[in-house]
Amino acid sequence: MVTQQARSQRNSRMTMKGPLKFLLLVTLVVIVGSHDAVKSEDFVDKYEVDPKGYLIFCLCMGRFGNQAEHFLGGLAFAKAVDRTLLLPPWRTYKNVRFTDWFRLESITEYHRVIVAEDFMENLADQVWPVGNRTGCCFSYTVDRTCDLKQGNPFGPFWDGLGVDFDKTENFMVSYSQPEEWKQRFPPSKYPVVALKGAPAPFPMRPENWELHKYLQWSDDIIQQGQKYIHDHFPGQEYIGIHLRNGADWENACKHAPDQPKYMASPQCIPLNSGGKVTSEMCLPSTQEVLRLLEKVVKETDVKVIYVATDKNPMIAEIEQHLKDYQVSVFHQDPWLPQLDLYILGQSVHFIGNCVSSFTSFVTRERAVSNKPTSFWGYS
Ligand code: GFB
Repeated sequence: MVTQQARSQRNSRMTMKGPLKFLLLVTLVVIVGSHDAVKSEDFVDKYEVDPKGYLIFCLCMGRFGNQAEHFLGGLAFAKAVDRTLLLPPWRTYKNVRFTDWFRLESITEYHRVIVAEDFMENLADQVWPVGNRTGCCFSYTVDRTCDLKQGNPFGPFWDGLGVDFDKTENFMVSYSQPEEWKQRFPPSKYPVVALKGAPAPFPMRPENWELHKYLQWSDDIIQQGQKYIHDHFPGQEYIGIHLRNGADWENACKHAPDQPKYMASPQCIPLNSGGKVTSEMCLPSTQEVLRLLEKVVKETDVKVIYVATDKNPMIAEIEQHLKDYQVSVFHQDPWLPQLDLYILGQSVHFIGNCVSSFTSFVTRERAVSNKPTSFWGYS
């Protein structure tokens, strides 16, 4: 709230004249100048050519949760090979500009980046002219064909950026050898390295989880998510739950039991820990969902539950089972899955699916801000 006193102080500042104004201007120039000097090491202006080169890759595997894990691994790789990362569009049925969902500024705190579409518009002619565009595929078989645009989403991804490749190359240097990789791709010969897929494994390396703190929602997503919260349970604490139970998931979970690692499971079963995925973790029974949810309701005394799901929100079962606790249950089918992610991230306690990378996005976001998360079927 702006107080009367603050308002009059602000007004008096606005009416400064003569020498005082000049002094303020000089001070501002000095501050801006020294700020540039501080950040110049790790910050290349958006439209200035980076002599260390650029990296771009397609987020061509899986849906959003998979893509986010690949993105963070690729971001770490761009830093390791010291190239500016062209922030790839996310893939749905179309290319979605990176900054539609996430803030550019927070990523630049970690590494040099440019939105891929901005690069294509402002720098590509100079740095990566048509006729000189090489695409690269990681492959152990040298004579294997390398076609970056074959199939969906590969073709539409590059078409959306207006890129055709004049030449393709295979390479065999692993992404875990950044120094060797740098020798294979000197910036003088490869000003832009365009990769068929992300230079990172799925699930992502646990050591990169903390990079999630640089992935912050755009103002637009925050506004839409907050509007739902404000319209439905303003100012109230809530428990967020993720129920992944669509047909594709039922199928995928048939292969889950007894695996030491299955899809995003390292988020709750550390690698090489001896732990194994169970079917209750992957596709929890109704009984398990109600058991754990009741436990968390009892422990937190929270009266609002927000359900995100790709199929069955189990509202009737939850309301019936928790009728003595006077809870209200909310669910929407948002036009963007990212709105569910945002709202789950804001909850006071989150229960997710250990095998799902949709959950792992929320898990990481909460871990970097010390918010509690539990998993179905996990004790
Ligand atoms: O995000 P994602 O890679 O997670 O893919 P998994 C699941 C997609 O399903 C999400 C939708 O990106 C959403 O589009 N979805 C899932 C949801 N849960 C919710 C939800 O609670 N709310 C909303 N609004 N949408 C992998 C896939 O999924 O599952 C793989 O990436 C494969 O391609 C595998 O299909 C079986 O890791 O859960």
